[in-house]
Amino acid sequence: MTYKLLIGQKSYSSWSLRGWLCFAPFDIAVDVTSAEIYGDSFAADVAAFGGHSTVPAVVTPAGGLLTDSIAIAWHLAEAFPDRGLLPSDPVERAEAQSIIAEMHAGFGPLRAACPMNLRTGWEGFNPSDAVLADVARVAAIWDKAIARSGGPFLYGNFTLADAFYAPVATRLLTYDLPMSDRARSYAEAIITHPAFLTWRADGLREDTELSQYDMPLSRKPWPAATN
Ligand SMILES: N[C@@H](CCC(=O)N[C@@H](CS)C(=O)NCC(=O)O)C(=O)O
Repeated sequence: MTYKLLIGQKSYSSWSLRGWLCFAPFDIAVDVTSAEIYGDSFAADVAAFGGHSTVPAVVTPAGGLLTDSIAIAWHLAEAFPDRGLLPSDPVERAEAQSIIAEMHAGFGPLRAACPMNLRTGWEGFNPSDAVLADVARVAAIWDKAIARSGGPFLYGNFTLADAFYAPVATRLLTYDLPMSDRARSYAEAIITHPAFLTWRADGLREDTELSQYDMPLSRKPWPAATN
């Protein structure tokens, strides 16, 4: 028996990306199946998997059900204590757990105003004060961790904290939000991580365009890494 993971469309489902990044970068075997968000059978497909209305959902090898990304993260950190899912230093580990929880529970204005779309960048987005406040808090979190670790990821190597901030990293780049050089380098490290590259390439191949994720803005190419 292996883990089973139910996801939505890779180009658009930020919570699914987080869920999958709890497995792939840590070489944890998982069978992935998809349900189409906004598709007619989405609710039925999630229910058939055993889930409860949203993706991601996971069935563990023992048959346990996890219907929320943060539960998936905590379960895997506990099940695979030697794979580096969380930093080993106790202070960094506590901080990582805290910023993961903050991501999971917060940043509503940023998430609502800037839907994740891994198929395009956008020209001329005008962030509200609430979005700018979220961006400033994200930058402060990244800055503190990377100043200490030296990067390229928040705690040096890729951890669950990076899995949770990955969709935000894409938004900062695709909506051209204001960011420091350090934040840009971090966001670029995320979008060039092998697991992210695989996910995005699969999404470009598998997904159809969802008009629900369109913005009243001109499109521009997917951001190229500058370093
Ligand atoms: N708190 C949940 C959020 C999951 C969530 O909202 N997933 C979205 C896809 S990104 C979804 O399933 N939307 C479909 C719906 O709400 O009908 C988690 O962390 O897993």
